[in-house]
Amino acid sequence: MLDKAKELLQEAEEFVSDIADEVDEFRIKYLSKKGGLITELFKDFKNVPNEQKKEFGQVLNELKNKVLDKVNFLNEKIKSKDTVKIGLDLTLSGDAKDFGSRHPISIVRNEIIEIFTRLGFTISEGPEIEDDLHVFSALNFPPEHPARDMQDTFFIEKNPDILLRTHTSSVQVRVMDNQKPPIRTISPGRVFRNEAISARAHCIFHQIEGLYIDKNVSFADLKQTLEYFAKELFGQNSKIRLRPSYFPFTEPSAEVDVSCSLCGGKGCNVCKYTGWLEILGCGMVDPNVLEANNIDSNKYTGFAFGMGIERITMLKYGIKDLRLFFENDLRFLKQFQ
Ligand code: 2U9
Repeated sequence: MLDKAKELLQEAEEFVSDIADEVDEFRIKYLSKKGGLITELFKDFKNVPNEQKKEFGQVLNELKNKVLDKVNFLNEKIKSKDTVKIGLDLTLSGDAKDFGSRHPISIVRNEIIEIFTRLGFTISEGPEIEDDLHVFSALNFPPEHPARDMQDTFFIEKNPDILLRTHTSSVQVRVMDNQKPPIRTISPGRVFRNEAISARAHCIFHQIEGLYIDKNVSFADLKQTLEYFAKELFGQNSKIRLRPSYFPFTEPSAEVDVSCSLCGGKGCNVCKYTGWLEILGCGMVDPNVLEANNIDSNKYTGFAFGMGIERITMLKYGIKDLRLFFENDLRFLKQFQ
């Protein structure tokens, strides 16, 4: 009897399995109240010779504890293996968090701001919801100018007109309301135009406009400033050229091209084989604008310029579709780390 008990103890010690059903069979084989090996051995206790009773009792207790421990141990192991299978291993170290990245429009806006702050320009900001005076009248837009049309501008109210600003020049009108020359400021911000959305246009976009008003500000100062800007942003080998243009708020006015940094001016599909990319508009502030803003146009002159940040970003990175800036697709945004 004692030998049988020792034999079972040995067997229980050696038992291993990672299958739940087998472990359960093992438990039932040993511990079942009906016909379990240990239960049966306990029943035989009375037949054991007196001098072996003590040792037999000890071996039986040891066997019972061994089987209970083994069943618990193997069940725990099987449970933790199942947890790994369903992807919940709490002992694994955590996943590293992905850092976000700046939006390409913010990257280029900050770069442009840095260039002009190095030249002594301050940064001005103002409201997106504006009135007619700050967006049109103070900037020499005649009453019948098409930009005042509902087809071009989002009006919130009519008479008096409350509208979404179509350019950030309105911010600079507010600077002139509050500050006497010298004024040297840039105004970055979101603007709104009633345009159909396409690969090249959007009804919301970002601008940076610049204004420099002082005594003796000349067209040569404007050219020099813009050449410095273009070389800083597109590379020191860049060249600029100016073409005559027209804006209500500047006279004379010009459009500025930079030599194509993607092909070095040789011609490619981005610059449409011209070697030049249009980057901004500029001009000398029209004396009417100075006077409308209480600045003596006999004493002061000024230059101004304006650019679309989406356009500059597309040229700088060779992006073909402007809508990508507004979709927040991480596959696009993650490329600008
Ligand atoms: C004041 C007086 C004049 C700002 C200027 C431009 C020329 C210009 C466009 C570029 C692309 C707008 O985003 S765009 O569509 N802008 O060409 N902007 S001069 O002139 C000013 C600004 C403020 C008081």
